[in-house]
Amino acid sequence: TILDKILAEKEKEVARLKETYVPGTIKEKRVEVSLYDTFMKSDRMSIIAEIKRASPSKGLINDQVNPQEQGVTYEEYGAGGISVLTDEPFFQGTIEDMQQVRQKVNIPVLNKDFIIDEIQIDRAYDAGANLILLIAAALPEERLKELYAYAEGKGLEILFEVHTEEELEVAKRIGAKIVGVNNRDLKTFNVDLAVTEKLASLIDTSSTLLISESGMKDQADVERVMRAGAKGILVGETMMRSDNLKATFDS
Ligand code: IGP
Repeated sequence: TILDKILAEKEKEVARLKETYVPGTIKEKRVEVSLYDTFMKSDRMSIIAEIKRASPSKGLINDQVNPQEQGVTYEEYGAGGISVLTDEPFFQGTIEDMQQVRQKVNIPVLNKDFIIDEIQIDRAYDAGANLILLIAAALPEERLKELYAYAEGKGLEILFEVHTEEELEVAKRIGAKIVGVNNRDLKTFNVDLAVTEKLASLIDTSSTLLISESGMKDQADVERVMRAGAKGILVGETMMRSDNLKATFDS
């Protein structure tokens, strides 16, 4: 599957990173804000807007984007958080993209990558991330648990991504506070908002922050996942393709 391919490439990248990156060498400012707290307190739908140049499912999306300007615009139009893809081979992102966004915004920043090792968490922290992503489908439960504890120990928040009931069980056993239900199956690229509806009914959304991820195009989609119980949404492609971001946020 594509996920297997991405993870195989990531193994190599992490091996290189361990040779070349000394934790603590990047030093970006830290902004102490909690996405969990701000989203749980808000009585409106909160948005994590994503910076994504390309993806394996959509190919090139927007390679003209200036991540820093895009990030500033997202914040200005009311995003509650910003997700920055930092995977290079499949998404054309870099850690510098995220760092540049961090320099200019004060809302929580998510390092969106396929995290399989502590060194990536160190680098995310050093580059100023507030959150990292952990994908349940990517690793065995034991390893997810270790990485979750490691990130939490550094004061990072974790967006724990699930797509199936079994993965949601893992999220619950690990005690994930922020659960992202990915409407896109990373193995088939199939997108279905019913995934959020199905899994939301199994989540106590008064204590767990539920974020619905992927595939949202318009107001009807947003209303649908909101009715299901999502307090936040993660939107990439629609933001990256929009030629009127203000209108996109307002709708
Ligand atoms: C955004 P979309 O369909 O709005 O562009 O999706 C985000 O959910 C998606 O980029 C994503 C993702 C991921 C990317 C969700 N989980 C894991 C890379 C890795």
